[in-house]
Amino acid sequence: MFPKDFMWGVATAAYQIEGAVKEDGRGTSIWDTFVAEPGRVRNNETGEVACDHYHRYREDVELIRQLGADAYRFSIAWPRIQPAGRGDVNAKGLDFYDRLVDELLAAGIKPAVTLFHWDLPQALEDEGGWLSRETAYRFADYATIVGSRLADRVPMWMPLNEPVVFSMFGYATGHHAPGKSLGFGALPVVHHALLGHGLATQALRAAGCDNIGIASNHAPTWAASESDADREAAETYDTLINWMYADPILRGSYPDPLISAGMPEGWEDDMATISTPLDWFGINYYQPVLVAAPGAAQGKASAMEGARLPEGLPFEPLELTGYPVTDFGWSVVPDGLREIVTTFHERYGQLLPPVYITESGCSYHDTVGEDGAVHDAARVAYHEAHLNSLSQAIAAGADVRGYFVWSILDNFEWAAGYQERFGLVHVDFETQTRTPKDSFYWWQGTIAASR
Ligand code: PNW
Repeated sequence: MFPKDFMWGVATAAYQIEGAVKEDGRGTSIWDTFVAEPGRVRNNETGEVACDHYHRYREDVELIRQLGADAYRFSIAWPRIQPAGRGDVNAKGLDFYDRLVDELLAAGIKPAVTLFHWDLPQALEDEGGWLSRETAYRFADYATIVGSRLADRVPMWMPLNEPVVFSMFGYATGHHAPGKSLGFGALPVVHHALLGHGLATQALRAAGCDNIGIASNHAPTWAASESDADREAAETYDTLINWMYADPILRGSYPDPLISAGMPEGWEDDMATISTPLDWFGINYYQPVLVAAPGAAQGKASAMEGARLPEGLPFEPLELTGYPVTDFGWSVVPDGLREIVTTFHERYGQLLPPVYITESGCSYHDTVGEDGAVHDAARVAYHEAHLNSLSQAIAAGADVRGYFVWSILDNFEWAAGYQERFGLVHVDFETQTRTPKDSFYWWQGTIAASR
């Protein structure tokens, strides 16, 4: 069903797995600050130790090798490279990723590097963070540093992970770091993040890096009914979570004059940089979203980690009914993957480069059984159904080159802490014991059979 050279990968992010937050000169990130504020994260958990991957990376690379994956997508912690977000480079931080990359290559695994998976240096946040245009330029400097060191060994790059999540959750709703609830006041963050993406893409290329894309979260947006009000609300929401991010990159324009109006003055001059051509486009897919006109839900929350949305919005996300849900409460809708890939092809046509699914996965509250195994049949069913769905999109003509499972390891699931387990490998956070789940062995067989 998949081409022989289809890329099978697994993904992680620095703050979610590394731990060692004070080691080897790492600076403070906005997530270190955020988790220290009581009430921000479930049970006030933190990423201080997480999977202790900083010390156990060899063991983790060995697991990925056993899985048979072609590629491993991980992120680099900016505060390890530049503790203050600018200026001096921390050699020990760069050395860690150097060792990790060499370990992966020795195991026959392609490193796929994300430069920013949400852990902004706190020093930059103190100067405005992504609300400040400065941050985009500092991000490009950081890209130059990392690119120059790893260009010779890293075959796949992405400056940003999910600008929609860190801009909206971080600066509009405030339930992720840095915890600002600015509503539509967060629009400049979007522009500066996209500008940073374009500048970093250019910086990476100048440093000799090739094969650059983005990992962008996208969701099919469904209207709650055929009524004009619901359809209009869904269209607005679709614009805000999908096209406000993808259009500037792929078409060089914002999707709506109302959005352009909220952007910093002079935004027009940045569109050429933002739309710097990419070699591929990565879609992270989790679930569709159902949207109604305001008031329809009477305070019912969306499925988005209990996001507290500001008052007076022109739409209301509803809980999707009629589908199974994971233990995280997220709906399982495999066909949404086919739908979002197809929608991208129809919307962008020739402007869309080859696509990768840079994340797909589900959280269940897995435990290790008396037999020493983790029987996560629901996760196996999840991935099997999503692969079937993706293969339909490919059969219909979509150019999709790879699929990355979120995640290889159970890890620190941001505001939801350690309860939510997305891994193919169970992690006991007391002992750091890794136990491959049934889904790990299922993937092992599936990858081997695809060769
Ligand atoms: C992604 N939503 O975040 C991130 O890239 C990962 O770091 C994270 O662990 C994973 O998905 C699971 O959450 C998302 O509300 C957070 O739609 C929230 C949403 C989607 C993705």
